[in-house]
Amino acid sequence: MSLKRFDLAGRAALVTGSSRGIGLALARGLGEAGARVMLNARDPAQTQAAAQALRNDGVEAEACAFDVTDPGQVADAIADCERRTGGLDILINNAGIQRRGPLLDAPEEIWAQVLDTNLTAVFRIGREVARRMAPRGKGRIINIASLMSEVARPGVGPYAAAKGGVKMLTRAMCVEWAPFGISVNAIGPGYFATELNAELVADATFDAWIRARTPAGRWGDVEELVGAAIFLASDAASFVNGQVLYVDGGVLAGL
Ligand code: GCO
Repeated sequence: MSLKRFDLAGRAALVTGSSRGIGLALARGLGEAGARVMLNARDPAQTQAAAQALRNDGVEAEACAFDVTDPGQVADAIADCERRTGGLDILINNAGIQRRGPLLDAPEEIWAQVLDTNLTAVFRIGREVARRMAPRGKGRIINIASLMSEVARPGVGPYAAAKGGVKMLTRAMCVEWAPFGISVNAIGPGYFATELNAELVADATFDAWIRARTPAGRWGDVEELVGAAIFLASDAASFVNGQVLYVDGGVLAGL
């Protein structure tokens, strides 16, 4: 079987929130599969440094720093990416934040910040990019959901609500944009040892609980998300649409 169907040569991708963690791993992975990748974070220096690191490893990478929660910056940045790449083929909506705490005490601004970054930005950037993909009759949009798109745990209410929304927004985008040749899917990570989860990894009780709760018995490594992203971004997934592909070591498979 030819692996050409997984080849991303000649494709241009934007990965939001890609100066570190899952986003950086996915940007690197798409680049290693042949794509030209635009990296994004709010901080220009961090974004440039991440792009330079990928270029040092032979990946065609450039920086595109903008705040995903700022409508004006999003509009300008997508126009800029389109100019610089000649047209985006792939968008990975990865940027996200986590603010843990009891819902009873959740401040308005925390709710707003989490929903704005983790859900509204996915809508806003998706819409901006799809407006350009549609006339071209092709495109791949991959939203980063979560196992929290299906289940919650105490202390992450705003995040779970946002990620539940990402699952349904992915389906809404699918049903409206598939006629334009745009495939929209999501990847739902389980528990990965990233900076966002550093305090959980360091908590011996939580660490033991998540290892027992995960059939694979361990935390995921961000590299283990790359294959799912390459697949969904490639011709190999040409008839896959509206799906959430959970990469969770089996957490959602059982009690
Ligand atoms: C938490 C974690 C989770 C995971 C992720 C799994 O506090 O429980 O941050 O939310 O990071 O969402 O997909």
